[in-house]
Amino acid sequence: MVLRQTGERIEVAPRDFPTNRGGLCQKGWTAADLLDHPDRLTTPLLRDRPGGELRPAGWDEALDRVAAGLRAVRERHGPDAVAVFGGGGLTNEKAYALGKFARVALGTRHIDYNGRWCMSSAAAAGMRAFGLDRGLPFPLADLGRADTLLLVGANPAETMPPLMRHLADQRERGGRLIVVDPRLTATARQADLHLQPLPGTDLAVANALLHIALTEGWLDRAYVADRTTGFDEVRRTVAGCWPAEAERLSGVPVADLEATARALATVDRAIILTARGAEQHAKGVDTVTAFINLALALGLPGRPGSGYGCLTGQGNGQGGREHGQKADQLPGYRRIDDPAAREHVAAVWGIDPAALPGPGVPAYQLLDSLGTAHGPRALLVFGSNPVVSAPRAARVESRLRDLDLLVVADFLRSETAELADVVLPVAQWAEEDGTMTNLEGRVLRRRALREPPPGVRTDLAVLAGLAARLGAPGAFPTDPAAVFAELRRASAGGPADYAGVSWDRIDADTGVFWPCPDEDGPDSPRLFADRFPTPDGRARFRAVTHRPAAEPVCADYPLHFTTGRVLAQYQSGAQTRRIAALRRAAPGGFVELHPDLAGRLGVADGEEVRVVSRRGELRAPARLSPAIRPDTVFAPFHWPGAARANSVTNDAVDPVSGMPEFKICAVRVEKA
Ligand SMILES: Nc1nc2c(c(=O)[nH]1)N[C@H]1C(S)=C(S)[C@@H](COP(=O)(O)OP(=O)(O)OC[C@H]3O[C@@H](n4cnc5c(=O)[nH]c(N)nc54)[C@H](O)[C@@H]3O)O[C@H]1N2
Ligand SMILES: Nc1nc2c(c(=O)[nH]1)N[C@H]1C(S)=C(S)[C@@H](COP(=O)(O)OP(=O)(O)OC[C@H]3O[C@@H](n4cnc5c(=O)[nH]c(N)nc54)[C@H](O)[C@@H]3O)O[C@H]1N2
Ligand SMILES: [Mo]
Repeated sequence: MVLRQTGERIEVAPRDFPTNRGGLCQKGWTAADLLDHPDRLTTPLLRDRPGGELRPAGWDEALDRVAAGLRAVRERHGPDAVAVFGGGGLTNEKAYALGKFARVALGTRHIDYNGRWCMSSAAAAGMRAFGLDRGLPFPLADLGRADTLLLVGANPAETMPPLMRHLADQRERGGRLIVVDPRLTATARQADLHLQPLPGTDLAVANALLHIALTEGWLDRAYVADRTTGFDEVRRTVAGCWPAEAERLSGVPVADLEATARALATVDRAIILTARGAEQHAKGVDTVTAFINLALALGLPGRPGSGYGCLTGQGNGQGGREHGQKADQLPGYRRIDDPAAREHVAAVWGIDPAALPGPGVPAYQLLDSLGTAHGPRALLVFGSNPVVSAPRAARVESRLRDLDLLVVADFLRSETAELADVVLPVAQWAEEDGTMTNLEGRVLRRRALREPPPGVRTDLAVLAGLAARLGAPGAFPTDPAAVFAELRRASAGGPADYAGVSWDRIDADTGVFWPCPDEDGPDSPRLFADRFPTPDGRARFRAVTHRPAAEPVCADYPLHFTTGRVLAQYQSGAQTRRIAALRRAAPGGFVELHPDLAGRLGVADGEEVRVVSRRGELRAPARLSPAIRPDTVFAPFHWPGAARANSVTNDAVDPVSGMPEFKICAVRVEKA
């Protein structure tokens, strides 16, 4: 998008660009409303004693207080007693600086971020199969060229409206769209075929699709022989995955499974995409793996207009997972337990590799340990609002209250900032330069239009101020261009190699696709054409089997609960709940349930209901809709307080990715 300053007002307008093709969603149009919003924080806030009120303070006092608090915790309990929580909305520069700050200035292994809630299952499955995790290994415009497009657990009509133009293109060219979602969403309404499974059964569906493809003889034998390993075990496993069994588990009729398998396997170009509906499960990695197995067996990855991809969520969801705010990661998507990676990055940072901490733990494990005997006692939060967005949020909230020191950098008093001992007011997107990497792996510029208001500092300046007070080794520049130059060097030679990406090059072209090791060499819009970035150049099949949700339904909790998003609100809602136009469009939480279920419960449309799980409950008006399965209820997670969906959700996590099971748990519904 582009920004215009008209007198006092800043206006947002769409820009014609290959990704969004001149489209912008309502949240983009209204984003400038927050820049001069009355709720905007323009002075640091301090709490003098537990239970006291936050009061305004100067920057020196606030940063001195944070530094002293961090030092005290570190001296008493060691460096791992301090933790950092980041966000996928931060620019590449900020994500990089945050990871460096944690490892170098704090010396802690404990850093993780909200991308763990978001991309981690698809990322882990992609790494395992392809040796690389880039959401889409091809430009988004490829969607328009697919003969068949399978969307699993994605509702882009509400979550990525500009993407719908590519889907419209696809269908104008005669392509078929198939959507897998327990709800008949705005996206599913546009589909040629809608599969409506029980939540948590996508893995069974995927294995049945592969079973059908093999039975029908649709395997791409040459591709499997030349470009992959591990197929035999997958073949043996899916031989037992009968479509009738998948129908029994998921409720998707065998005939629809057959039609889907045929539509994918008997065309020239097919694309399979997953999003949070399939991924936010305690078996999310294996579910994505099952869809990757299907794509590999059909020979899709690496062929133009074909392949597997994952729809990345946040503004910098892709770049945010490459530069070291993940517990096990160093910049350039390097692993922190790889000696060569440690040596390279330590040299860029000017420290001894032995001084770099080892891997930390995934987000939920981290938050759940805060303030306990074995967990960190101080936490710095940059770009997330876990009081609303974390699974089993009441428990996370009480862990945050148990900390000796909670510091939140934000431009608003989010629900998490309300609990903080120190709140640091930071700049917004229109007030600082930087880069973001979109879902295609395309590195883009984000340009400053104006100075931050008086009293506000950038995240980079906050980190620099703290690093100086802590006497940290190495440099913490506040100029994003200097940070990006360092990031390029730190990423050089890594999987996400930005060495050849310069701001000038981004400006001269429509962004630059990583990996791009050389300033004069090509970038990489399409990956996997001839080889996969694995040691032997082949993609890896891996046999996976369906398993039930972590929490099965029972007599006391007989219904399936799932969560997600609505068009006019964003994430924890900290930003969008403050915008009048969006509040009008989506004023509050609700519980979507089928009229038959509502009839059995004696609940009328608009009547307040309670959704109760073993962990807690939410209260919100019922919204009756025949679009949802009668055995499942849905609530969006954008609201705090009584309507908070995450009071109910399950904190079971995927053993590989650490992804929580946001998309299914067992509940009962009652009139309030
Ligand atoms: N308006 C809006 N747009 C957003 C965001 C926002 O908060 N608001 N957030 C951004 C971010 S960070 C992200 S990650 C993306 C997320 O984008 P999406 O993944 O599209 O969003 P969700 O609504 O979380 O989930 C998609 C669908 O999964 C379905 N679902 C639930 N359980 C299951 C299941 O077990 N299997 C299957 N197949 N489907 C299931 C839900 O019914 C829902 O329609 O959106 C981005 N865009
Ligand atoms: N039940 C359920 N829960 C979910 C999900 C779900 O589908 N169901 N989805 C999960 C997913 S995919 C995601 S991504 C998370 C997102 O949930 P959160 O991590 O809570 O994300 P946001 O609401 O975007 O919070 C960002 C906060 O940081 C602030 N902020 C924005 N930009 C900056 C910046 O540049 N610097 C600083 N310092 N602060 C900034 C904002 O004002 C806001 O308070 O929620 C997860 N939670
Ligand atoms: Mo996300």
